[in-house]
Amino acid sequence: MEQTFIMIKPDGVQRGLVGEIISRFEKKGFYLKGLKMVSVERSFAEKHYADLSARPFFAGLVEYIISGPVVAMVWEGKNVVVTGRKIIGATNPADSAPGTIRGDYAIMIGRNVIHGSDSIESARKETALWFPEGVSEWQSNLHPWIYE
Ligand code: DAT
Ligand code: MG
Repeated sequence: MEQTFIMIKPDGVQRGLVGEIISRFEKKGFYLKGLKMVSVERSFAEKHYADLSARPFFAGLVEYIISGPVVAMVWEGKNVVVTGRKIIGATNPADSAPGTIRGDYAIMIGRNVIHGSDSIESARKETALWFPEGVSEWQSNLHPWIYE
């Protein structure tokens, strides 16, 4: 089944939003397949955001991501990449609908609490980068209660 890479950024950790964020994905019915808290090096953050390296905000973005520990996760489920992005909300919290994570918990684009892969391909790349050891293969016994 489809998987996505989700990362709670340093502001989300500092602000005590880890449980709330995990809860939203969990209650939706997605399965948690990987989870760890890590403080990443500058070169690692630059690699994660390599596609944005030419953008004027890149240096600030990297500083932000390395400013404290983050919570890296892999979530699994039908359409989890697109649905995960909907749960997260628009990149700029000013445009994120209430009810989304960024809509409910963020104000500034540079402190937008959470990352989610934007495609199946980037989910694969990001999961390989953040979880080179692999993720868990457990299967939920709730499956028939969530999927018909
Ligand atoms: P998203 O995180 O929604 O996938 P993105 O991949 O375009 O958005 O950008 C990655 C992060 O970079 C984003 O979460 C916040 C920051 N960012 C994006 N555009 C920005 C901008 N115009 N000014 C400042 N920071 C920006
Ligand atoms: Mg992105």
